[in-house]
Amino acid sequence: MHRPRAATVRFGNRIQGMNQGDLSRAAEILRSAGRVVAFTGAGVSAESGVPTFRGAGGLWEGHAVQQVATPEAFHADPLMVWRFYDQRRINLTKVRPNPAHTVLARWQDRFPSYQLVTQNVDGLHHAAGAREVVELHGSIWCVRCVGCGHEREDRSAPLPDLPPRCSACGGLERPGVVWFGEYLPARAMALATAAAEACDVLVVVGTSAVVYPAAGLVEVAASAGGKVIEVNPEASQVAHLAEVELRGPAGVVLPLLDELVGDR
Ligand code: BJW
Ligand code: ZN
Repeated sequence: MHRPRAATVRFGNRIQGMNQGDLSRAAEILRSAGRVVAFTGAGVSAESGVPTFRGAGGLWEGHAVQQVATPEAFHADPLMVWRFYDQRRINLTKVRPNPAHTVLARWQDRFPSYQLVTQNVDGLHHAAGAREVVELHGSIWCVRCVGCGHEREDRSAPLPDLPPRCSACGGLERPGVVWFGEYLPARAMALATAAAEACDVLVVVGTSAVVYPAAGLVEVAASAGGKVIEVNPEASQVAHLAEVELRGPAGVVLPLLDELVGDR
């Protein structure tokens, strides 16, 4: 019996067989694309050692989301919420971008039009050299005053004083991320929606696609005629919209895909 050739890739102690035909099809779609959008989630940083949110070993394990990622939680106990974010900032100082971030940054010079849209707050796309990143859920390196709204970048980890206070008005500062029940930054959402509506291809990388409105971008792209390629070891909530599903870790799949796409 004829069996499709599989690119065998190792991930941790698992071996995954990825269908070579799917990889070639995805590369072909990308080769003829003018406008490409990459839409990423926590999985793109997994191989850098940053925990994802959901599932075994995820960041939400051992934390009720409502206790750390809502404005109500911050209002009730700012110090507890800041300790959670300060620890994540400390952990992030020890990690580096992985080959998936590198490929997604390189694509800015490969396609006539390219937009990188992320739900991640870790800054690893920028660290890999990505110039323009739409950060839908803010940045963990951004700190915002709840009193006067003043925003600043602060990369110190640990922060010298918890909770930090605004130098302008003395008000309490909060992490510059988007919590449940909060609106996404309007400009970021508008840019991402416009890019999704206009794209030829949307490459969805490492997201469970359960959090809205971000996950809705995949539906926006697909219903506007964009082709969706999913890169994820598991099927996400939007896998049914994908023309091609590349089932493997992003740090392995994206370099293989990039090589096949080649210099256009
Ligand atoms: C790999 C891999 C490898 C592993 N390679 N892949 C219906 C419609 C619209 C909204 C809602 C709705 N129902 C409920 C809502 C509200 C809510 C929501 O969506 N809830 C759902 C959970 C049901 N949304 C909101 O509240 C949003 N705001 C909003 O709706 O405003 C309007 C409004 C205002 C006022 C009142 C009511 C409405 C805001 C959402 C903010 C989300 N914030 C967080 C925290 C950010 C700060 C922080 O980091 O602490 O954002 S939650 C968390 O989830 C984080 C992520 O960006 C987001 C998405 O997670 P992601 O990236 O998909 O990670 P995982 O862990 O879920 O998945 C990882 C994936 O990687 C998996 O698939 C793995 O298989 C894969 N993977 N290794 C590739 N090596
Ligand atoms: Zn202030």
